[in-house]
Amino acid sequence: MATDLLKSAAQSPASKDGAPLSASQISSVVQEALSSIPFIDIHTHLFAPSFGRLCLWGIEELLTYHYLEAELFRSSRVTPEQYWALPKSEQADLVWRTLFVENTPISEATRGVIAVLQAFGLPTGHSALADARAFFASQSVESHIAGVMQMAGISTIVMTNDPLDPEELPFWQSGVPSHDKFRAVLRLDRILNYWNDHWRAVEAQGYAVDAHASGKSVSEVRRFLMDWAVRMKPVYMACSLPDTFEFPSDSINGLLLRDAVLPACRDLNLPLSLMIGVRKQVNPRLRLAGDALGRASLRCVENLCRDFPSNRFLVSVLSRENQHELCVFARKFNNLMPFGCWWFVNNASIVEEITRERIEMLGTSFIPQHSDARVLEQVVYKWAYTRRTMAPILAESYRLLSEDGRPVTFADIHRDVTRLFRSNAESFMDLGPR
Ligand code: RAT
Ligand code: ZN
Repeated sequence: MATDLLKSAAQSPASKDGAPLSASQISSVVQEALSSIPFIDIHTHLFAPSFGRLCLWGIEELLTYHYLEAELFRSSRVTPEQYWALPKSEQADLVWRTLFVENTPISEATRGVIAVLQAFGLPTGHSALADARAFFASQSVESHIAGVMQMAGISTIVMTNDPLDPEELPFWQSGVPSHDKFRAVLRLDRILNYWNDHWRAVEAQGYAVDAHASGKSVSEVRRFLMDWAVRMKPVYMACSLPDTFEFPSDSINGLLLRDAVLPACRDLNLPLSLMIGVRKQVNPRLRLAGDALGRASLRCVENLCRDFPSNRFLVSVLSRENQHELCVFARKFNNLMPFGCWWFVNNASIVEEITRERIEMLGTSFIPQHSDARVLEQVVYKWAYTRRTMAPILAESYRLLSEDGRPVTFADIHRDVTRLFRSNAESFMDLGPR
């Protein structure tokens, strides 16, 4: 596992007493800080075990991750319809055979599965699937979660929780217990993006709303959010948005955002996370794997940050072309926190580019990464990859700084890594004890 590589590389003694570090010490202290400071994973699709079947883990789930399904259809003649008709274990067999046996798993997502197998000391060759199945079948979920989080070097997993998801709702309604490692997020996509399809579900929960979001609807949505915040204790509210998103706007989405979501966030002192640039279902046959991206206009971010200074915005953008603009807006508005390299830009080459750009423009005042994991063990490879990409970038920044005349110390590096991967999140969100 990359974290172990980092640990073993971090052996050379380095002073903790504030003495300037030499170039070779800088890189070992960076690696040591990255591997010893536990990170906060601020956006995942993982669930605590009390959410039952929504809590995904194990090899079948790893192999049927939608990032891999998208790759399967490029290398197999199976049609999506034939694939969806298979039981999960046969889907996993097919993905394994196609992407790991008949082809070499060199894509980021396939390599991630190999890294997970290796991290657990499992075989990684063509016939590895049977051993992996036996291994995961013998795990018990709570201790497995603790072990996985330890391996990934993360202390907190932030979930994505949708109060209108018919699969998730019953768990909340029956009073799901809180978990010390998992925190909730109130996700708003169904309300903000698909009001037409979901207002009846809001109504069914006892709120006086209508199809046009007229009359009392807006104040009722605000009441809905306040009630759900009490139930979920979210650390932020969140919405993914299309590349065409504009704000302000007279649409239902603009109205609900301005008059229900933003005031509720202010009342609750919660940030709003906006993930901008998705083009949903460009190929619906691929289901979850059928979304793509588009370049957005970030005027919406500018308008929100300027016109709502008492709100805080966590923003991630999906298009590579929007990343630089996001940094510029973050320099203008301190209520804007850029976070993560999301989905299609979460590939080492692009992560590297985005992270260098952010450091150059924002220093340590951003949150470099989230995992977006949907299957528990993915945090092992995704965070190992983040550390691996981050180490040379940070080391290079410190090397340049010492060359330019400012000595760098052990304490500097530890403070910065803590800020990037923990305290920016802690101070931007309500991450204190519940
Ligand atoms: O990365 C993903 O898994 C996507 O399918 C999305 O869920 C995205 O991350 C999102 O949160 O909308
Ligand atoms: Zn996500």
